[in-house]
Amino acid sequence: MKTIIEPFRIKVVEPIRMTTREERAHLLEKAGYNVFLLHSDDVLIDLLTDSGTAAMSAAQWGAIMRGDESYAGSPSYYRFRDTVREIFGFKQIIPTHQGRAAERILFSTVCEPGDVVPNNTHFDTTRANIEATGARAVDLPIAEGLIPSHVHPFKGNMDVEALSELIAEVGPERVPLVMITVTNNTGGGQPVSMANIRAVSEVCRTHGIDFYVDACRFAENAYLIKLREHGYADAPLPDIVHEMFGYTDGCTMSAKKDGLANIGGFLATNDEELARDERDLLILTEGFPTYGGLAGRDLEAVAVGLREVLHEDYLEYRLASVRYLGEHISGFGVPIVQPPGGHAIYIDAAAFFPHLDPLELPGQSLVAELYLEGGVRSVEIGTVMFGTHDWETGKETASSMELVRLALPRRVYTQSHVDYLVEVIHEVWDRREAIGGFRFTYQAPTLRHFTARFEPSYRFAARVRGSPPCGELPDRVISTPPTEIIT
Ligand code: PLI
Repeated sequence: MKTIIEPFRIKVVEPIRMTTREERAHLLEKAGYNVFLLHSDDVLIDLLTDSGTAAMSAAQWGAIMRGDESYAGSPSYYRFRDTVREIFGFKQIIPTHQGRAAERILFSTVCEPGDVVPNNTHFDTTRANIEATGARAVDLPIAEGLIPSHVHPFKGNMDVEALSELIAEVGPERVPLVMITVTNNTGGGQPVSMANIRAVSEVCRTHGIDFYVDACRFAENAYLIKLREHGYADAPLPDIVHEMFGYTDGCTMSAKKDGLANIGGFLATNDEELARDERDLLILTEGFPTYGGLAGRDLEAVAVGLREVLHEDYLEYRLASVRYLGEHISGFGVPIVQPPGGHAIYIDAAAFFPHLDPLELPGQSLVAELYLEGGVRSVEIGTVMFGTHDWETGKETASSMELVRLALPRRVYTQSHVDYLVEVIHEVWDRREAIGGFRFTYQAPTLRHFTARFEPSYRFAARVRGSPPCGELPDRVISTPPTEIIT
């Protein structure tokens, strides 16, 4: 078999500003060791997210020029609506500026305080939007999904038995909807099988509960069904997508992922009455129903992107690049969430640094080291993001997993960028035993990972700055907000 090549040529380029290790050590310290607070032109390879970071095609840029900016009734909306209808099969299409706006409108329309919304694993904005209504967000991943090294083709699946038990426990009237996230981002970018979608839909039908999809990475999930699930190898991608969504009642979508766009999203349903209420809310906070917080040109870019993302050459290359990175680093021993999923490689930082306690923030250490070593920006999905701080006692509680996500922006980096990445990770892996942990010096009461500041333990500090060991780590959180870096 020949090399799977990038199925595009490059017409426009953006320079990457090279930095030295000394510069990066200084920049990292200045950012309080939080890579969210770095300026992006100080980053060589930016794997913070695959959201809104795709390179758009010539066809998308061309469509942008066709964007009609009328306040009401723009033809750009109708092209967008017809594309979404055709691909997903829903009738009512409500554009939003991004995924979380669709979530807010959906959950604030259907949730009451005390309700319960199950998901395979909620993304943080999904959880926050549910909790903002007074409802409870419950994660029901299959057990295999929680063991990073365990190989299973569909680790994103929902535990169907646990779903039935939860519905029996709280009563179907307390469950306004069940949601499934494809692919399961928080659970390692892992796909959900068609069989699982079908089984969850049967449980929902039995109890008269609506079933929604968080559809951000629907195309990657559909292609993984084609590759891994019996009976789908020869099925055309649009048919797989139709079948997936045919079992459901609606979806939320961030077009910043598999819409191949830099902004955009939508909420979709077949329920006309529900859509009317949702549009009323849309007008209040997003905009008129034919633009919903987007410019006409954004609607055009999404409409083209949603078609391009289903090209099999693109998806073959996309999944091959993620697999290439995963196989190379696991080849020299780096523990990753297996098997490689759709949009990212997730390193198991707890297994990478077995000498660090979860409260020494091993994921944060790896994120800092990757930046220091090679200017690579990644994101911690562990105790920094999902651990908790008790403001009465000062006690920190760790997350169940300590992952570091390397999310590959779509159509942005080439194989030599990935080879460089492999070399950077190799360097860090080779000296992993000498790397120490971190502690918080500042954290906000909610979504602390975005603005937190950290202090390195002596092993990290000694290497970066030549400072002497500081010994045992006290539990130290300075709660006064530091001077803002983003102004
Ligand atoms: O960033 P938004 O508001 O367009 O989309 C929110 C969102 C919802 N669901 C899922 C599964 C996501 O992954 C998601 C956003 N993800 C981001 C920003 C990420 O870095 O993964």
